[in-house]
Amino acid sequence: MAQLLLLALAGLTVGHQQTPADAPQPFITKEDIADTTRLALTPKLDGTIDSEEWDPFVQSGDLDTYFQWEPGKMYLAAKAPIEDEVIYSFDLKNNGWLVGRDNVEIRLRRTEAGIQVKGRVLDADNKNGPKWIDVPGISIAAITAGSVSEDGKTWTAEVVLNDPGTGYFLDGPGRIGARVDAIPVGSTEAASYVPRAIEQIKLGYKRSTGLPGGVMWEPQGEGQYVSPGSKLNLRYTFKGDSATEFQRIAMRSEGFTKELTNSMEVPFPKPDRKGRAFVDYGTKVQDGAAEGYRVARCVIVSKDGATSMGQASYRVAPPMDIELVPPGQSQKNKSTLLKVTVYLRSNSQDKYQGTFHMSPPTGFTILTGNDKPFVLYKTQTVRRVLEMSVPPNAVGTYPFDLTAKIGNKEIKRTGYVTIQY
Ligand SMILES: [Ca+2]
Repeated sequence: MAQLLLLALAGLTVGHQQTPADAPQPFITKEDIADTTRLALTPKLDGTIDSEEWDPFVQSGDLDTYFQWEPGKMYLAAKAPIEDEVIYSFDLKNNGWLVGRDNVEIRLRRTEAGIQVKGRVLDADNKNGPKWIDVPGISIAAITAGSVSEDGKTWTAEVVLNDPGTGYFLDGPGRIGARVDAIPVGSTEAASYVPRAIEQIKLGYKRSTGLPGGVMWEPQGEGQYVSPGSKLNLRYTFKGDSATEFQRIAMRSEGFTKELTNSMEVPFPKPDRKGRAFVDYGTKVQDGAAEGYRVARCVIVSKDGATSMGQASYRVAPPMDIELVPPGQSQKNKSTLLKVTVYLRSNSQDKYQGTFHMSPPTGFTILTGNDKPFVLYKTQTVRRVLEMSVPPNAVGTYPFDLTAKIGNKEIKRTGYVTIQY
């Protein structure tokens, strides 16, 4: 009996050992996020963090992280000490880390073969307590680029998270929870029931910083599509008494469209009788601009020298988009036949005629709906339903190559279908 008690006491002593109070605890210490509104912004994956390519997220100690999005995708980048891995935690329904089946962990690790992405979902609905479920599809649908600094002390990762066909990622503006941690590779894994301090963030097309109290800034036309070679128009509306203190406003695009668009500075206009002032950022987006979401910014200088800023996303869009809609839950666990829907969406004022072809992975056969002609009128959408046979043992995430052929031009995309999770 005495022996047992001693053992119990020894156990208690070990249990009470504390880590130093100043060491930040992974997953628990509250984070300082650069801006809780995250803009739609498309990076270029080459292992280099270019100027205005990435939006800073959390910077702490030797860790620099970045996070942005666009509909259906999330973009992550990090610069971290060579011995660390970087772990993003997302509460995709913004309902709490230990709530629901929407808690996704993305682990980025540097390996000799490149950047490794591991995704898993914390199922907090599990009756026996929160349980991790590996989701290999997150890695299958991800695209990565990485580099190591010349002195070998830090590594850099750039990652595109495409939706693996599970509908995890928001397809428009909304709120999610997020945090990011760096921990040494090989650290002891925290138990699944340990809470994580998740900050609420907003995925959006606009944000402002430093505006004087009572001043509203509203861009008109944020999120709009523009083809390379055509014109972009963003109208900024300012409202509020302090707007009379504004003196000048400078407008330009950031990052990859900075040199391909107008940059201008004008006197700030006098507000009208309703206290509103309008400023237009109009520019041609030069041919050759890389497709993706870009950011236009305006910087306003007040009479006292104070500055504030507004930022709005716009999209340098391809002539059309091809979207593979993940099959409904009811279909997934069924037979060896699967119906999928594909949307061809025009982003153009032109009319297109062509054919659509979907190439399935090995073992799948498209039975109906392939290679049919389509006519796509300006800014319209064409729906295609394809039926395919699925190999009987198919489990997991599969890529499908989607091709629209218009004359001798081909537009290609990859879509993902996840079966039987
Ligand atoms: Ca880059």
